[in-house]
Amino acid sequence: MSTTSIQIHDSIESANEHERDFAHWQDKLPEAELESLLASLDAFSVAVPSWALATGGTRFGRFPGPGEPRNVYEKMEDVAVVHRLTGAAPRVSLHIPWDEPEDCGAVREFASNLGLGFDAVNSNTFQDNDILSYKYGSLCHTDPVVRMQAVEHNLHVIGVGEELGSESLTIWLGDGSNFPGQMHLRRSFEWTLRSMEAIVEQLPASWRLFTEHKPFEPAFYATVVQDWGSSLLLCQALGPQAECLVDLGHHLPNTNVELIVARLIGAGKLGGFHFNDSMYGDDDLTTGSIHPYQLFLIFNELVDATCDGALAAEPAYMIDQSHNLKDPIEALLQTVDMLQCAYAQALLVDREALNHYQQGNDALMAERTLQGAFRSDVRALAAEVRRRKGGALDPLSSFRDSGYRLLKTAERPTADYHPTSL
Ligand SMILES: [Mn+2]
Repeated sequence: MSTTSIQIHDSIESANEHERDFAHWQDKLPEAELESLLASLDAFSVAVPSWALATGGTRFGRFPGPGEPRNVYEKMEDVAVVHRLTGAAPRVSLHIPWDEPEDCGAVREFASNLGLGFDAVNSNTFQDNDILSYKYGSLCHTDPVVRMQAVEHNLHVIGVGEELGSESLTIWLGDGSNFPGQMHLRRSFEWTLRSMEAIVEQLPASWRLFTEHKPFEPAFYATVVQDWGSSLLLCQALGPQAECLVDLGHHLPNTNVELIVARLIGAGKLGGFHFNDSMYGDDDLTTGSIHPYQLFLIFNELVDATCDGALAAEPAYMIDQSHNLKDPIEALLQTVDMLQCAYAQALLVDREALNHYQQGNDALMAERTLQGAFRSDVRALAAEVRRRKGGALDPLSSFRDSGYRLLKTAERPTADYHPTSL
């Protein structure tokens, strides 16, 4: 069985159930409104990073599953399955050097034959991949020679991305310190900015650069780009090609992430998202598994800004999860559906009513308007969009029925994978 010929296994029962559920929406919404909502959902797609296809792990251990991909080609095969079943995962995001292709042309052609393209490329200066050590930082390092090496690495990553057809670079830095006094707080930020300026100078004109903040880990006292404020300062100084990337798990507990999204939209600097969910820290759990209301409220800000014309460009959407317990393909299928549903709920918000209640300071009715959309069961809307694209009504059941993992278990007896995530 080739990846692209994976069969859709929706049962007659699930087709009948879908017809009944979708008929509810046909009754509820005027046809033009329903079709417009489905068209918006249809246009939504999300990138899958090359590190999300095999079991992740923690610093305590990793429990690999059977049939995991062993190289970039096998990872792309698995992304193609997610795309085949959902119709909404057409791009791969490569991490350099973990998944650096030996032959970019061959990898690009392989992807193209699977119907896939390439999203942002991700650089890595948080490990020692180079001659000089990044133990004490990379773009922020006290030694200009180390900073230059980190700049050169990013330029190399851009070169790889150009060969693949990528048009953006994401930089997440582990740079920071573990103890007060260890690192000069202002100077380290200034050096980071200067290093990034050197990268932006070489960025192709059509490219975007995303800076990704994170409050702690691996640095446990002070991280150089620790919050959206620092990320925004960098992007504002770096000019129009630089934008902020919001990883949903890169905030301290109880942070109001939708407010950050609104602020970045207001500043014209919202570049994109890394979707995941968390309870305590950068847990990289399945998107919407812990805080589905927060996910909806984030999409609500995006839809609101689109209606206002406040969103200059479509944000870059990517999944960034570590699949420690679930089958990675199954978790990704679950995630795409969750994203489609959160987006559908946000599209259902009665914006005119919400504005009216906000203007009149009617807290209860404003909240009720939002919750009315959030509490709608929109799964049939996401399923209908998938059905029209030739995907699965129920991607998870189709995947389990396909026998794909079993086949790959025979084909891929061993796996050598880097158990980490960004
Ligand atoms: Mn991330």
